[in-house]
Amino acid sequence: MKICVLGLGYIGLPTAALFAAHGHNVVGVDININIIKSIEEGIIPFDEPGLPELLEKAITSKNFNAKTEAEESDVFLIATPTPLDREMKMAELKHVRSAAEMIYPHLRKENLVILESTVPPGTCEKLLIPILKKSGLDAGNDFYLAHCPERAIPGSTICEMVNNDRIIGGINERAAELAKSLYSCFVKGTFYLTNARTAEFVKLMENTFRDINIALANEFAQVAEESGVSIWEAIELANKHPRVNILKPGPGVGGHCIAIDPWFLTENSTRCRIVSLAREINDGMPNHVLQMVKGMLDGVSDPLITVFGVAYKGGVDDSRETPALKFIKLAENEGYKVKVHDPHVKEFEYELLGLEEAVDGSDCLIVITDHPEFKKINPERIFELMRSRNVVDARNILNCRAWKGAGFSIRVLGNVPDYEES
Ligand code: SAJ
Repeated sequence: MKICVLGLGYIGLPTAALFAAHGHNVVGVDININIIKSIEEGIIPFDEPGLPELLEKAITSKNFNAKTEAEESDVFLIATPTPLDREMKMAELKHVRSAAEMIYPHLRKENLVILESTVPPGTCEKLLIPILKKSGLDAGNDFYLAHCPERAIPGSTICEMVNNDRIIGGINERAAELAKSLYSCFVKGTFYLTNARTAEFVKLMENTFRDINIALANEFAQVAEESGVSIWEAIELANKHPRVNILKPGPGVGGHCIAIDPWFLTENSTRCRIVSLAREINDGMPNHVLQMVKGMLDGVSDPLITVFGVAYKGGVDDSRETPALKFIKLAENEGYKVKVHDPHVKEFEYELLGLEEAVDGSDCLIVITDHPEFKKINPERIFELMRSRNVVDARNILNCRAWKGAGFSIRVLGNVPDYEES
């Protein structure tokens, strides 16, 4: 089968590589020539375990070619980004639209078009079909369309693409069956077939469910601080209940999906309340962390602080929608000088410094990202470099005893100020 994958980012590239590694003839299309060049040289523009090996296998088998233009194929798969229009709080669908515009001149009878990008409910019917019909072909009779939302978590993308169950939403039964049979070359999970609009809705519900549950954990953390309780101990105990599974509080929710997708639900509704409230709670967490820092630095003149981690979560190099950015901007508005250290992220709006340079002269370290490297930092090694020895751990990953023992004052998000000392 010849498959044209449009959009070679975090989802499109691994999907293209998986199809190619399983014997399909794949043309990967991206409008960014630099991405094409780098892929041709075997360089992947982001970190993802297992992807370099998979791509190499795809390239050496001659089943994968990267290009800037779509061409005639049996299948067209759209995996272009759907960012948030921040002002409107709605999905920006221009990349999906232009992918469809690129496809329709090449569309032939019996072709299958798959949309993987996350979109508001109704997008396949209302936006894609009218563009694809410009080919002169009839949707559902001449060509087929299905929404097959990705469910892979960054950091474990390949494994999850292979093993997770998949929702396949066809514009009719045949469209869903064709998509299922295509994906079954590498997907080991179970397929659940439905219509396109339901699949669009299900994807948004999944990420909104997670966002709301993180918001609940974040609200619990703030109440715990007021109540003189450690949220971490309380969550551990509550989760011993067979039907309770509270997530982890933190400095906010980032990434290209969970911080964005709930708005794709609200844009289509007049009834969303808890969904927007959860967004508001999670977006308020960088400010909560800043208040903790302010509490520690009261009286320090010309404070200099060091942010540990600007990736949106531990172990990845992706800083999209990171809560670190809002934290830094709020801290600057407060008059703090800010230095930034992240062992994974390569490019960021602020200069990224090595560990020692970042802590040199600092008055407070703030752990924003739960990178495993931060757990291994020896507090005694950086003690001498700092001006005042304060730490705010917004992820609860540091060994408080060790940091206290080395002479630091430490506060952990969701704990009462003196809890760490006990
Ligand atoms: N976070 C917390 N507390 C937690 C869990 C996460 O604060 O207990 C934060 C993380 O630090 C991060 C953000 O939430 O800033 C999102 O991270 P994540 O690991 O929850 O999710 P993503 O964005 O990496 O991937 C999600 C996944 N969706 C769900 O788990 C429902 C993934 O399966 C999706 O494929 C992906 O979104 C996507 O592309 O839609």
